[in-house]
Amino acid sequence: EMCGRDWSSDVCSSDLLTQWRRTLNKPDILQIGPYPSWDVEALEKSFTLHRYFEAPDKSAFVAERADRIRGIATRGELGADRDLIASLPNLEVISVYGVGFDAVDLDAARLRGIRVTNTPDVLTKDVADLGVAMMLAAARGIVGAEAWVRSGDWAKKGLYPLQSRVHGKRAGILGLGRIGFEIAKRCVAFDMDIAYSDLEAREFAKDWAFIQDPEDLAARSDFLFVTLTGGPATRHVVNQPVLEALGPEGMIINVSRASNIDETALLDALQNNTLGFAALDVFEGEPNLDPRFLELNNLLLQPHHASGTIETRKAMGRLVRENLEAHFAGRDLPTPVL
Ligand code: 8YV
Repeated sequence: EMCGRDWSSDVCSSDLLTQWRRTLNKPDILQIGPYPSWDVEALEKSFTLHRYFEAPDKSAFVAERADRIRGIATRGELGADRDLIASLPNLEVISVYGVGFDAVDLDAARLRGIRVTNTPDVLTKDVADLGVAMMLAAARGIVGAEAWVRSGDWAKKGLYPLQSRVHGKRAGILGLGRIGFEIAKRCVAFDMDIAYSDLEAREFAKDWAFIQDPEDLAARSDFLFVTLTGGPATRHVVNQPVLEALGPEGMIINVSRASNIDETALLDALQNNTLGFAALDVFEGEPNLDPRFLELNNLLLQPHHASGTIETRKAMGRLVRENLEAHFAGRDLPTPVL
């Protein structure tokens, strides 16, 4: 006897049945992209995971379980778009494995009172490290120099071509948020001269030059780091004039979102050598890159892994779970966006 009656009879209200199932079962979560095995194992202790990314027919996969799904666990670059959110009538929460939530349709979530969380702070220093590592690797030709050794060119052709110095040069930080700040700190340690652009001058950045206009910042930079949040407000802030201002001796480093740079203008500038060099961790349509990227040499390409250390990814995975668990337990969310 459930619901005070024969529970299987259709007299039992479907509302009560739903509630009963929710209490006993692990909440159903749609998993948008892969996670390391340790995260999958930990998530499965509290949730029923539905592996969206493995489904050959995504809409059929969603349709078959749409009513049951109460949460989405996604990745920064994958997010959750308007159509996906619309297809899940009982969606309550979207937990993003990543600090960037630009790929989540926040308006759609807000309208339905769907909570959104991300994983800030835990990844900041790794992303800054990779940005600075890319600058050093590119300026000193580390990738090409390694190939020089392995190919035997060193013995055959002699000394490796001379490269560019980093210390004493000018670093521009476009977006002095958490990641931009950590990059600036690191550049200070490399004896670089720092300037930054942001919505306003920052109290904590008094020692650094505030140059609000991205074009002016680029004009006074040898290395321009793009550390803006992604989204409509920052789309193509780095446009053709900014790239031109950075110039044939300049290098752009992007560890944020591809959408912050006009990618066609970037490829054109690299091809025409009106821009010296680009070190990129993010791409439009990644992991499928514009084929022009593979034809140019004045580029260092990385597979969107600035936060990709075991330590940081474990901390990110933990936050994804803690946010989901807090939501379903009715507690405050550790790192809410919405
Ligand atoms: C991750 C990211 O690579 O934090 C972000 O916004 O893009 C990266 O940390 C990504 O979210 C992991 O899938």
